[in-house]
Amino acid sequence: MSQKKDDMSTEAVGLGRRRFLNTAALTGLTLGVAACNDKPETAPAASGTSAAAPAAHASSATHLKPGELDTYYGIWSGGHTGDMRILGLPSGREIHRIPCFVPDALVGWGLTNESKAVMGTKPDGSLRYTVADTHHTHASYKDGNYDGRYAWINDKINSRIARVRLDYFVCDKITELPNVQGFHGIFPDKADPVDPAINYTTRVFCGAEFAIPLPNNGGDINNPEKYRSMFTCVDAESMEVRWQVLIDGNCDLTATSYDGKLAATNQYNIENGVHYEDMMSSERDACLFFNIARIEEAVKAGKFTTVGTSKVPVVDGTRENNKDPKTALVAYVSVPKNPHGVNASPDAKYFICAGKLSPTATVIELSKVLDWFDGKLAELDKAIVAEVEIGLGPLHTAFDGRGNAYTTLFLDSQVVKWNVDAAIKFHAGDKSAKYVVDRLDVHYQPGHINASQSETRMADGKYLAVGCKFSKDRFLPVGPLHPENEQIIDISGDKMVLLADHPVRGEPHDFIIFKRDLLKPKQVYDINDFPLAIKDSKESGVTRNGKKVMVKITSQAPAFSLREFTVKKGDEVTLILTNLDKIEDLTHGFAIPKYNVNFIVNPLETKSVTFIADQPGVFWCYCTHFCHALHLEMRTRMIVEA
Ligand code: K7E
Ligand code: CUA
Ligand code: CA
Repeated sequence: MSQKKDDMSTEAVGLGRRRFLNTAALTGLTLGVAACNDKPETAPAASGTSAAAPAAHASSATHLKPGELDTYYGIWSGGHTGDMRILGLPSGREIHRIPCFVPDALVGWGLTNESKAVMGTKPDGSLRYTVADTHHTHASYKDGNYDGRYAWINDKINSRIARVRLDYFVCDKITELPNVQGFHGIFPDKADPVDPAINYTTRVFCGAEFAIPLPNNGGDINNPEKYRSMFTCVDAESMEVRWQVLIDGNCDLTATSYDGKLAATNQYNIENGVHYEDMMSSERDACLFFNIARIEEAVKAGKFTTVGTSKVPVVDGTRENNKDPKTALVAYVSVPKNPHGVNASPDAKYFICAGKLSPTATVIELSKVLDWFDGKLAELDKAIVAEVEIGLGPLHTAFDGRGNAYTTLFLDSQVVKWNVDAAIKFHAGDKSAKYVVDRLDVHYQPGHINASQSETRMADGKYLAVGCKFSKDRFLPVGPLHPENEQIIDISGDKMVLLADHPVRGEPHDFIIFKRDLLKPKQVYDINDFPLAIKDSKESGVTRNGKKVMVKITSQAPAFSLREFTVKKGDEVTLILTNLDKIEDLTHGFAIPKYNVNFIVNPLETKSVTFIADQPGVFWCYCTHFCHALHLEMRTRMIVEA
């Protein structure tokens, strides 16, 4: 009964407002902001929603008793902070932050020589970049599930991809993509398209949102019709860029199939527009499917060009040169106006594009896209098996492994739960098929959404997390900058139940949630991982080579191996510190006053810093990380002779 009401209200409201979006598309964008000042609870689309009040049993699910551990890990993008957040779920507690693209004062990221080598430096040794904008994070796969090896995260500003080792939870490589701007979507592959023995991640795909002149070195500035975007493949192990595909329009989010044959990106700028009005002029945009095996054959056969100074092979994926399905590298499936996320269903059958400016979700059947590439499907758009109205401003979709999809509705401030099979039946003409199952108000204007194990074959339909872009009245006021609101929802039953709010510093965007036993973290380093490791405290001391001075120190609670060390004014000092404590949780810090140095060393970790000893005097280097009853006494004296 309430089902019927749901569908009717969707249709009525959806159609009414769709007309509004079409006639006043520009206003459509401002509607989001306007809606923030509304009370979404009273918006018409809210009728028939689940109760927002948490059920009594439910709130206890997120409230763990002291000492109790979470059952899921969450890997979250940090946003402007350029780091990766590690959460425990269902509690939503933040356990760790892994600096990647932006300096971090706790671990000394961006200060130590080792982290600078990962981040990238200018010829003068200073950091190449100190800002970032991370959106998307995804982890490596094996057999369609996470294997706990790596996670990747993007920096949209400087088109960089970072890899995090999930044994130590540290960033170990960063690659800057050539020939692109606005690198946005990121997704690892799940298998090799050709070799079935490779049933794990070996590639990471990256979608670039902004079209630019190619090469971008001052030419074609005034010829926007010549601006182009690329889809990039990065090698998961070496982190080198393998190849790029030149496309028409732009890339946005990215998805990969479970068989490794297809990768996709949604495209909102089919118009190749420069101004946003232009980007919204077409009624339909696209979802691009990349035939990975064919692209790699083309690269192998030398059918590529290069752009500017980059040596990366670039193959031609433009519409004009991909008309023949039998040779096409790229297929352009049409989807309604300015779509946003593209997500792969856990049954491996479908990719779902959310409509954003259209109140719809488009379900594309992967076997049919492959049929088109094989010349067995005359019309590519016949791969669309459903295109149904779900609500206003659909952005991202998660799955419960029971055939249901959960899509965020930015403008409606809701999550809509809908059944994929029922949507396909409805689209095929069975108007009695009730595909909308439930709606839940969220607070407010949700962007990303993900469920436990959602993007794996093991989607378990327990918890859903939603990243809400506006928190408005949900937390104590703290001045003009509001936190965002991350909400956790129980999806184990028929009705969604809101469990918890968590404030978060902006702006995380994307995240994944997976069972805790998929990770096997190591809590003490292997000393042999560090080429500069000082394995015995007796190796400590100062060695000089002209003006270059090397200081070797070890730490073992509650003392540094050197009580003091002396250098001369003007020396270039490289200080190497190995923490010889091998007990879990025994971290030391090392700060040098007036020299802007502070970093930590975890058990059996080695780090180094290089600086010019330009200020004479006595400088008490001290341990900044509480390690022992004599922590405050844990010091060494740096003497800089004039
Ligand atoms: Cu929807 Cu950058 Cu993933 Cu944000 S994008 S929400
Ligand atoms: Cu060592 Cu505090
Ligand atoms: Ca468009």
